[in-house]
Amino acid sequence: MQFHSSLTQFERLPLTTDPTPEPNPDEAEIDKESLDVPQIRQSNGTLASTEGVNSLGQRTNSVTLQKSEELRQVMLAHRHERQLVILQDFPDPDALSSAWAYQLIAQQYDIKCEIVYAGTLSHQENIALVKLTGLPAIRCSVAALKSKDLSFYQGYTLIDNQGTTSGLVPIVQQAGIPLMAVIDHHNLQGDLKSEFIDIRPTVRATATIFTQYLQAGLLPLDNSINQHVKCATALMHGLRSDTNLLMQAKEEDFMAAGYLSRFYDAQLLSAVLQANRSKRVMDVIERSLKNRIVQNNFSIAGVGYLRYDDRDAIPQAADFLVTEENVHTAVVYGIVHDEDEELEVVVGSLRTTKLTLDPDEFIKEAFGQDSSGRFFGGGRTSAGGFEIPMGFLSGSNENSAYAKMKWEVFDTQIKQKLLRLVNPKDNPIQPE
Ligand SMILES: [Mn+2]
Repeated sequence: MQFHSSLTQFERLPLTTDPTPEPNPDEAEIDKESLDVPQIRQSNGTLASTEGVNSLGQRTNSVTLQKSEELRQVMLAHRHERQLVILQDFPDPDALSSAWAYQLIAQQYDIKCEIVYAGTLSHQENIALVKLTGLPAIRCSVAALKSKDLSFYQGYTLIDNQGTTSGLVPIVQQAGIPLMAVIDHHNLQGDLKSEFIDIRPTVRATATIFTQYLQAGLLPLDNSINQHVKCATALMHGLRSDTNLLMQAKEEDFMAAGYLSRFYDAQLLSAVLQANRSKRVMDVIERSLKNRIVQNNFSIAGVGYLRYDDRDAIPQAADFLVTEENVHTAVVYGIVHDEDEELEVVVGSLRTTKLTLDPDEFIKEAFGQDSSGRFFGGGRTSAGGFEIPMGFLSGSNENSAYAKMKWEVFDTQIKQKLLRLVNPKDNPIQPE
């Protein structure tokens, strides 16, 4: 097994494109401060020099170098172990591709990672991504994980989430498996005890963070290795889909995309993107269009009951509703029925193009917390989601009058909670 020294590669792969920065008095101030931060020891024992790069690049660079080295050390300490890499229940391309990159990095240390998620890959592009690239993520339901011998695993890692969107996390916690790493770009969701943490809410995609790790030498990509090309393609897809096709990308996301462009397979990516929507997804989008109400540039639509496998139709409907003229924010929600677990949950998605609207704050403010203090949802730049378990009210939908009444109650309550924020001065309950 060969171990790559990440630090010897740093100089060869500068993370900034501008080798001759113009001196700027404001930046010089920041430079002095940040120069004190990156004390990175190279494999030969000397400190890596971070001088000679401009300040924006440098701050990114120094965080990346520091975190890459930390992660390398943690992996070295856990050689030959087995790990679960847990994704959100309904993983997106950013999560899937980042987890794959993590698995490939870990492989070099003989760490065997199983990438698992509890829900489904309901978005047609995610199914295509996994099938076409051979991405090694496995569905593992809550029940299936419970029945596994968990003493087999020495650690678990969270990627593109912090455990709040996965039904698997409470099980591994109960089993006492230690959290080895959290790598994410969502806002901090609470106290986390992990050996390695890299949470950067200012970065638009976890795929960007992983591309930076690769670029810093944690795994040197090689065009002649098919798996590397496919992983780079997956990362490109993840990065693009979390940045609204790069429209919300920032400098470091573009730099990451630039780096991936040397390795990815454009034809493969376009094959992934050509996956078609199923009829049932189209039907949900149609319902969202029919049911939407638009107030104060918010478009709000309840779509009623959905099958578990069609759950991803909700964010897709929100993506579509937010494209309407004069709409800056769309919220779409419905009741998702999980037949296996006999459970129902209200699932909602928010999409916004309004720069001053923080989806994380908005969703937490609108729906608050459950009895154990856990928020019903959260978000990142331009997108968010929520899940409200229906508990005792789940099921009995064969009684159509009950099903209809139940939907109306939830629909009304969700609208009330949202409209309180949309029209802060109005009384949300308006008797007819
Ligand atoms: Mn993401």
